[in-house]
Amino acid sequence: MAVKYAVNKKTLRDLYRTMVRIRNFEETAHKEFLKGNMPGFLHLYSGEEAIAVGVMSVMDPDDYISSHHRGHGHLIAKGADPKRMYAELFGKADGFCGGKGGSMHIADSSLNILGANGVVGAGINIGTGAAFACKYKHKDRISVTFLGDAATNRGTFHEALNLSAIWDLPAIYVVENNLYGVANCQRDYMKVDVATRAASYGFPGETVDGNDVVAVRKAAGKAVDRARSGKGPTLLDCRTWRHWGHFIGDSASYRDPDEHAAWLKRDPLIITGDQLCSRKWATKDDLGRIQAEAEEEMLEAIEFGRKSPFPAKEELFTQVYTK
Ligand SMILES: Cc1ncc(C[n+]2csc(CCOP(=O)(O)OP(=O)(O)O)c2C)c(N)n1
Ligand SMILES: [Mg+2]
Repeated sequence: MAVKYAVNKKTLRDLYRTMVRIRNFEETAHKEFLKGNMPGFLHLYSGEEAIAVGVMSVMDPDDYISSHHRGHGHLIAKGADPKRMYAELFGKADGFCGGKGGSMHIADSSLNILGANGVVGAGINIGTGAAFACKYKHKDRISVTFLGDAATNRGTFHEALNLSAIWDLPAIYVVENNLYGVANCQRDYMKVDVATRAASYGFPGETVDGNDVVAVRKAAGKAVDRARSGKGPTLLDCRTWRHWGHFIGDSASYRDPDEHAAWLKRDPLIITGDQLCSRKWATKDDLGRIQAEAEEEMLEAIEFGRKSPFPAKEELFTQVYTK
């Protein structure tokens, strides 16, 4: 296992590049949102990139994911087109939902992305349903559900994980544990560590450094092997930190500034950049080039989204549920 999911120069550079692309997608959207050009809410994934990228790096293209309200990183890591994502954020016709879904409802069935979800905890059932389908129909596939730490308090979490356990489903539950649910600190809504919850259903739960893509990849690799070999689900409790408030517009004044500063030093891009440089797999110039390429890609992509037309008025009541 250790060798199978070990990183080499190419893998780690690829992982870094995808993380940088996600960060650039988010920060470009952030600037545009502040200009008042994007409707709805934006929940940025900045700071949590190592989780989506590390997990997706050990999945097969046919595997399923279900996502949540902070889901842009999952989409990019699974290969979704940033042009169509931006178009969706602008509410435009070329978006994944024809402009009718917005940030929290992007899905791409061609990539087996079962959708982001504005209802906290709703994606857990969808991901578990897909895992059930994998067990009985698409036998070589698995299903990965991304969810927030506060979502582990929903009834859907308990029901889905219990079924997943008794049926030994090929499911992985990836908790993006950023220690907050909106303005509430985790110690005020939970008395146990997220990982320990898995024991009550009867499958393994592991706490992972969610800002270290190599650590996430290793833990996810173990979970993927377990799921594919019919042994059942795994819960990964990936510790991380969102760089911004809950959504754009939330100043996050409820967080301790020292804690915030300490987490920023553990930015996943800094950690992976250091890993690349210390192994001499990249120079600072290489990292700068990767950053510049991602910036250029996202500026082009957002221009595409901006120029895309709004959906026609006649489409107001068509394709409301699917494009
Ligand atoms: C069923 C439901 N209850 C409440 C909300 C409002 N809400 C949106 S995000 C959120 C907190 C989610 O926290 P967490 O699951 O930890 O994810 P994070 O935002 O930290 O990534 C809440 C309560 C909602 N969207 N759906
Ligand atoms: Mg949270």
